[in-house]
Amino acid sequence: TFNGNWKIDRNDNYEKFMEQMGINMVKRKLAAHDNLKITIEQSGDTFHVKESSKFRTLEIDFTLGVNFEYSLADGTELSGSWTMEGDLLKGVFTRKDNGKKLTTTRIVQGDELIQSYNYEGVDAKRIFKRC
Ligand code: MYR
Repeated sequence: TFNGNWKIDRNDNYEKFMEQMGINMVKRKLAAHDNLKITIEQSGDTFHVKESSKFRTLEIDFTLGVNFEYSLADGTELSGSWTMEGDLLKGVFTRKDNGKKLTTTRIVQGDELIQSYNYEGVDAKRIFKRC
């Protein structure tokens, strides 16, 4: 289950990923240490996610398979949806500014939540622990 409170433990290739996203160096350095925490509350097909970091706090509601809008901390707007395949949450989002695709997955493995990202050929991971 995804339910619970998660805090970022470590990143894998996240700076390269952000660079591919076009995020400048200063913002990349800050974002690499954003102290991201997420709280996930799933009930059936609907999710409530609280996100908090050095940059902002926000709450997101979505339903599996239903499109919604999401803005990154730098203002980049995405639109897309999550679906569930077995134990894997799969997100497909499109950047509104350039039409390019950002795909992401979430899976719980042991005591960790692993979120993977792909954008234009660059993969990254952010790994969370329960808190
Ligand atoms: C949520 O479930 O937490 C809300 C929807 C998340 C949408 C996809 C997130 C992609 C985040 C990419 C971060 C990239 C920073 C350059």
